[in-house]
Amino acid sequence: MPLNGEYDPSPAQWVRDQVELYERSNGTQGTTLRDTGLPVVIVTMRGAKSGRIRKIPLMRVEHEGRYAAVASKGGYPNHRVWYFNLKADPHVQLQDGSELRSMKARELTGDERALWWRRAVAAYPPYAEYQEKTDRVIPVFVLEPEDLPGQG
Ligand code: F42
Repeated sequence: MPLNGEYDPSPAQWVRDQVELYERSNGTQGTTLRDTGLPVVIVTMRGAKSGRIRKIPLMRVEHEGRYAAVASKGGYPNHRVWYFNLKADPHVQLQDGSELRSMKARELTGDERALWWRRAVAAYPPYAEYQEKTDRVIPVFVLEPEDLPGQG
């Protein structure tokens, strides 16, 4: 289900530039975290207060068609703003390379969170350092294809 509405580019120049390059190149450029070679995906969501469209790059953590969204914020004590957007409206779009998918976000706890946390740290080891830096439990969402059987 495509997300329609007015797009508000991120206030962070490096973020909106990466989103713009990723989309303009149909997922062939701007697909890594700077020159680390580590892949990123673009998640499109709805602003919790504005209702406007927001887009953010996130590290690519994928397993059998599901993805993690880790609200790391470098280990700062408070959540990234986009965390509240996903809590308010879990319906997002995810672009992985040239593929665009409608997904539903679900915040994880317990063993499921631990499993996806391991996968996230394997994909992007600095997540472990970020968690060391803060008492905040870094939120982990799983983004699941909306056409998965049993996805309401
Ligand atoms: N951030 C992560 O948290 N995890 C990652 O793995 C990650 C990887 C990554 C890779 C490449 C890259 O370029 C950036 C990466 N980032 C990662 C940073 C991420 O892409 C975001 O830029 C960063 O997390 C900032 O997100 P943000 O939500 O704080 O700011 C964005 C979304 C933004 O547009 N902010 C606006 C603002 O004015 O601060 C609006 C925020 C917003 O969504 N407002 C809501 C609305 O209604 O429009 C209201 C929300 C509320 O309830 O207050």
